[in-house]
Amino acid sequence: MTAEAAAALIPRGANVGMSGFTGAGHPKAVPGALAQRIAEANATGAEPFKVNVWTGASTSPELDGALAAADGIDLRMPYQSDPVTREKINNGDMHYTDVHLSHVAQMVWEGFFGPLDIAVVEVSGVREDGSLIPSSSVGNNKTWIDRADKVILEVNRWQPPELEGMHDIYYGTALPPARKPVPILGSGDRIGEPYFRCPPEKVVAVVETDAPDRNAPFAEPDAVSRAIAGHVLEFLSAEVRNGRLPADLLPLQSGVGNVANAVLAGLVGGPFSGLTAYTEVIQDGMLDLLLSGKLLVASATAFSLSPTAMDTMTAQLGELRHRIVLRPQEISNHPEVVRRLGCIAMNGMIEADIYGNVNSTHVMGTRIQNGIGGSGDFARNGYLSMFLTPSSAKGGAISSIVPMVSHVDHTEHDVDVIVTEHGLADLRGLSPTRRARLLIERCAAPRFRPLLQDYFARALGSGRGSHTPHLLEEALSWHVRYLGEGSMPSQ
Ligand code: 0RQ
Repeated sequence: MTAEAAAALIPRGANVGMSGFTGAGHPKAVPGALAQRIAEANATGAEPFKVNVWTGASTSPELDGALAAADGIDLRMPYQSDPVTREKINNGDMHYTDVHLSHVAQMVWEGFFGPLDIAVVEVSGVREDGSLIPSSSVGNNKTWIDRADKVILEVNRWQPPELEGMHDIYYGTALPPARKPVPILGSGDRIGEPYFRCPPEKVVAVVETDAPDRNAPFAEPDAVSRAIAGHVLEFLSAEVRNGRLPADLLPLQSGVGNVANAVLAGLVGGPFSGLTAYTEVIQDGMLDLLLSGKLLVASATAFSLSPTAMDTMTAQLGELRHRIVLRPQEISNHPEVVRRLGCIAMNGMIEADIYGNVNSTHVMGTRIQNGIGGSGDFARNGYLSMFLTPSSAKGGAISSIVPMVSHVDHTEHDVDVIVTEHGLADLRGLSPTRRARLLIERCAAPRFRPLLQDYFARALGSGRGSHTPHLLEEALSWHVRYLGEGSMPSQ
């Protein structure tokens, strides 16, 4: 049927589970038609028409952007990165629950978010027995199809047919106390089946599409991200020399974005081979690493590729599909597996404080940027937890190293290493005051170092407690004191 007819099946106030993860595999037509229907209904001035939207992770302007612009979302979870949605959330017009990505499926099975009324899931095909060929992301689709009363399918013929067979959908999960070990012992292990099971009687609509994923171009690594990548490679080499990592490292997890991509690009030219990845997303750098032969296999839940990388991958899918496994996000990010494999977690952040607490989600403590995503799944459970960032933001005006983070996503207990373009601070085994000295010296931008040293010295001398010294009034007004009044420190 048409997208409009399918959208008409979604009732006011429904909990809607949509496919989509980092702009891959989201439904392309029904959300826009739903947004149109909502906008028309809301224009009549009757009781507001809103739905609750659950996804894998971020989607696209035609899903998040369109529904947010129509004021059609009451609650959004578990992750977003859309500018219109962000604005609505920060203005108080939309509720948002920011959830560890590995937790979403179990929370929905446990009923924490209420019943799932309807699923809208993009697939790349429907097989004769009714099973579904997943698309370019798996995300929470298995859970949506299992839990929803009704299912709307978008069959997107833009998705390459070679995707068939690449997915590994695990049907062995259960809630405690019936939960069993997830039997993955290596990144490339396949423990499930390549298709979604879906009782045909649940399917209330099938909509055909031919539309691309959000695939956005990546910026070439700049000097800052190349410097960060250089520090990471040097550190990993030293860990191998010191016998703390094997020569082929441990399974890599990498966030998305420019800095993460630069690290992966660095690994292409680096000394390591026989690598594996147990990660969340396959981005351009990961693809290059696979094509270079240095990365043998990559497990993830989604692609996030530029248009050029998408063309390269499609051309080579015949060979690559045996070296890429796409899993549900509860498995790609599973704490048990991440701990067992000993992942090297490398994620971006907004800011870190001098004691190693990390803020990944909030600007100035109150405005959400994106969400915690999978960073917590990997940071807490990985073998090595690294956070990478340029040392300052907004053209150098804001220090990414601060006395006290304005919001904590990753505590000092979950953060091993912090890296900026100026250097790398290995915080393992250090007390808070030793961490502070090292972080300021190695990672802070030179112009902010004296201010941070001054803060630390006065906090230490305040006599208020020397384990994690703070001057709370100053720590909390750090940005306002030094930046908000326009008194930018000189170089
Ligand atoms: O805002 O575009 O308005 O200038 O934050 O920052 O430098 O473009 O960096 O794209 O790598 O994102 C932490 C947000 C970094 C990301 C975060 C402002 C900055 C800019 C974006 P503007 P950049 P990135 C698994 C891992 C959580 C999820 C995660 C993220 C904007 O990495 O969402 O880790 N992580 N998932 O100007 C004020 C600061 C700032 C700041 C940056 N200190 N103060 N603003 N910004 N630092 C993968 C997945 O889950 C998919």
